[in-house]
Amino acid sequence: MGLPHLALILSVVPHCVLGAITVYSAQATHVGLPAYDPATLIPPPAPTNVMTSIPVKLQNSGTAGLSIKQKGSFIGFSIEMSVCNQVLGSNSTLIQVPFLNLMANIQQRAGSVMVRVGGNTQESAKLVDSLPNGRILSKDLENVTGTTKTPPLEYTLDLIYLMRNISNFVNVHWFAGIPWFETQPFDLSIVPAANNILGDYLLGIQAGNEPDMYYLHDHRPATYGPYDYLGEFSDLLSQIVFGADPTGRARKLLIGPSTTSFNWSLEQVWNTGFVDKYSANLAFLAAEKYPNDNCQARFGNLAQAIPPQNVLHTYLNHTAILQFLQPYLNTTRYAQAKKKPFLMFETNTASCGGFPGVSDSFTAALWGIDYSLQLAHSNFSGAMFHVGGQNVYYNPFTSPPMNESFFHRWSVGPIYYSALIMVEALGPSNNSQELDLPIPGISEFTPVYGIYENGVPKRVAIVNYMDDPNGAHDVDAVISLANRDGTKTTPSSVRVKYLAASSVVQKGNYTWAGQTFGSFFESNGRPMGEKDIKTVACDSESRTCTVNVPAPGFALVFLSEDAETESSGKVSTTFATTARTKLRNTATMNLAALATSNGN
Ligand SMILES: *[C@@H]1O[C@H](CO)[C@@H](O)[C@H](O)[C@H]1NC(C)=O
Ligand SMILES: *[C@@H]1O[C@H](CO)[C@@H](O)[C@H](O)[C@H]1NC(C)=O
Ligand SMILES: *[C@@H]1O[C@H](CO)[C@@H](O)[C@H](O)[C@H]1NC(C)=O
Ligand SMILES: *[C@@H]1O[C@H](CO)[C@@H](O)[C@H](O)[C@H]1NC(C)=O
Ligand SMILES: *[C@@H]1O[C@H](CO)[C@@H](O)[C@H](O)[C@H]1NC(C)=O
Ligand SMILES: *[C@@H]1O[C@H](CO)[C@@H](O)[C@H](O)[C@H]1NC(C)=O
Ligand SMILES: *[C@@H]1O[C@H](CO)[C@@H](O)[C@H](O)[C@H]1NC(C)=O
Ligand SMILES: *[C@@H]1O[C@H](CO)[C@@H](O)[C@H](O)[C@H]1NC(C)=O
Ligand SMILES: *[C@@H]1O[C@H](CO)[C@@H](O)[C@H](O)[C@H]1NC(C)=O
Ligand SMILES: CC(=O)N[C@H]1CO[C@H](CO)[C@@H](O)[C@@H]1O
Repeated sequence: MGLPHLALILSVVPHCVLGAITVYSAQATHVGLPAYDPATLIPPPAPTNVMTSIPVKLQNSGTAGLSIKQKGSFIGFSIEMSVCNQVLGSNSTLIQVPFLNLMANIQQRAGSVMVRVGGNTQESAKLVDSLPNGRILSKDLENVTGTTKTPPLEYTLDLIYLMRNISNFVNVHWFAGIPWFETQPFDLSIVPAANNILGDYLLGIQAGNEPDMYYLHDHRPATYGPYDYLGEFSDLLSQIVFGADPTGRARKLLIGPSTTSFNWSLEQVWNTGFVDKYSANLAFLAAEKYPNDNCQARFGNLAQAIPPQNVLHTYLNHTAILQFLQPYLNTTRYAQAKKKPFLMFETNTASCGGFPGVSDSFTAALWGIDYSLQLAHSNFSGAMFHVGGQNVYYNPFTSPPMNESFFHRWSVGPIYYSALIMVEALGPSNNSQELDLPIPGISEFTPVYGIYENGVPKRVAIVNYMDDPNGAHDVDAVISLANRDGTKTTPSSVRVKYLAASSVVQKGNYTWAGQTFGSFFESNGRPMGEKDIKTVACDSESRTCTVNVPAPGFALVFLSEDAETESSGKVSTTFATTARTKLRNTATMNLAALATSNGN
């Protein structure tokens, strides 16, 4: 989680103290862990004079401006390395079953899931032979370094076996990262470990995490710039040949520069010739960015912290997303020209933990859908939402505290709904193209996207950011399909799935097509309740289908029966703590371990 400029002047407060602080509004102060803070904000007032009947005129061919072809697995998750034992499992034989279920929901619909294990804590991670009490991860609290006082992390090979064992159950593909603080020599132990153990499940290895912030955090001199990074990348390649990568595979899976545009622009990196020079080594190009930060509240001066109520409306605004991503459009064009996929490697609502009442409310679910679709429209090739553990607000999913895992279940956050819905919106073809539809007169509160396959519209995604229980701000999307010559081809009916909640500030209990993951501590990773897909009859006279989207709400409209059944996935593989479910492949996993693995 990128720490912006504030970190330089701040001293760090231990997590346990931070966990007890919540600054905001008129709510009672929550004294538990941030991830389970129940306090809510006040919805922004609904705007006046917005278009509530939105014409969505789609063409069966020749539509301009479609994105590159996107995979159904476009959205993945980035798990802070230091919390992997809470999220993935306590060791290679004690896998967290809710995590498997959450990943299986995505795999069922997209075929696979991308998960990155890393973040700031990868930078000082050391592979050790063993740790006390059979642990796979441990923070070395006596050897704290840097301005952010990040304790070095120690891990054992069993963490990598845990990742590999997860892939035996669910088709998770992984990203790992090389520690970059020390370069003479680099500690390359993660390279053979990830490469050998994960094999084809290893998608890429990050060459440095947010290097443009190294100076800020005292890991490099002020003069450290893109050319220095390039030099270090070259040093890495000369060191990797000494045993770390005997087959030569790992050195073709590297990812860079993973900068945050804090100190260097991406263009400054591209202009060094980085991509041409190391084209054979770069499997992906990447950036990391959050649209805002809550660092004052977390690490700084509480008096200067941004009241979450003041930023709530900025997450209910399509224009803000466009502005946030605009600086990347040159790079996504550049990446296309260089034939490299460009990833938003780590992102979420706000760095330094997110904002209470925003990052953990229905607002974030709507924002997460709009943001994900906009990333696809903008020709990114994927994005990963960060999971930071129990001390943050923005988690897509949070495991219960270890000592409570016997009587508590997981908490599924709004961003997980966004990720799941994004998979259904894009569908499983790996061939979808997104378009933020340029509808004249449309407001910034109701973005509408078309999802195409081979130029033909398949699905329509409509976000309604407005909050008005009286219904006056519900919108009608009036959808029609036509051939290029104008002949209407609107179907007789469409199928619609809704993401629903009573207000933008609601926490938990959102429903997606009638199903929910519940509130805090209520999920085993499987959707609960009956699936409810609406059928909307279209008008045979006007050849239009009118889909109502409540304020607030989201609708995914399937323009054909196929488009819906494909997106919902084929088989429903789930992992129960007692049931023995069918394995993805012929793995030799000790199933007895799963029976007891729901927690510690
Ligand atoms: C994982 O932890 C359990 C419980 O402590 C233990 O029985 C098991 O042997 C461990 N597995 C490995 C591979 O260390
Ligand atoms: C789409 O891509 C994923 C991951 O690369 C793969 O698992 C899946 O089989 C692909 N689906 C199709 C229809 O090709
Ligand atoms: C701190 O780091 C030093 C050098 O790597 C090491 O010798 C020492 O054991 C570490 N301290 C602890 C408590 O692990
Ligand atoms: C776009 O990126 C290229 C490659 O880095 C750079 O040369 C060009 O100046 C950039 N254009 C803009 C408008 O930033
Ligand atoms: C939406 O965001 C844009 C860009 O930040 C801003 O100019 C506009 O005022 C915002 N609208 C509202 C209602 O907050
Ligand atoms: C995405 O890429 C396609 C194909 O190159 C291009 O037509 C489209 O304009 C790009 N979209 C954006 C938002 O840059
Ligand atoms: C679990 O540990 C936390 C932090 O030490 C403590 O506040 C909480 O009461 C514990 N829960 C139980 C059920 O013991
Ligand atoms: C979620 O729904 C359950 C069951 O309907 C209810 O008991 C609980 O209070 C709700 N939680 C919230 C935060 O609305
Ligand atoms: C899981 O990891 C352990 C290593 O601790 C290994 O012995 C076991 O075979 C693995 N299980 C599977 C299914 O790969
Ligand atoms: C490449 C670059 O612009 N680096 C700058 C990073 O920030 C420090 C401190 O402001 C500057 O001295 C560098 O020039």
